[in-house]
Amino acid sequence: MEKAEKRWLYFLIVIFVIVNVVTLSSLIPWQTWQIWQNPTPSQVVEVTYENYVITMDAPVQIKANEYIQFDATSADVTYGFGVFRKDNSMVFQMQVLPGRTNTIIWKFDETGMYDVRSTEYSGPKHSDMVVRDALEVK
Ligand SMILES: [Cu+2]
Repeated sequence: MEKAEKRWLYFLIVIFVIVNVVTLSSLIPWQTWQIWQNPTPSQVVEVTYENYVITMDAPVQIKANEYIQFDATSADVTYGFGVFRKDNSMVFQMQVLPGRTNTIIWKFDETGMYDVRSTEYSGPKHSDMVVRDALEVK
């Protein structure tokens, strides 16, 4: 590697580190919480998947602006846990891997009803994997 190439490489590494440190720090106003802050959830919602059926206590009552933990488990194949607004736009999603508890913490800032869908193609019955009005955020 030539000297000019090395200098360019180090420059890019420094830029990479600076951009990551700044955007992950609380210097950015919209970073009100970060992944390593480990917030304590006020509620844990259990979601189970088996044989192309999503089971949960719908509609789950949720308070807006509180940390809610979703624990999703699958008894057979890989599914997706996706939360959708009534206009079908997605709020968030995670994969649901079998044999482990898949956890995500979310804070809803909009009240209303939300649907839950499988967001991972899991087989022929995948498109039926919808729980309408699964979450009610107040
Ligand atoms: Cu699916």
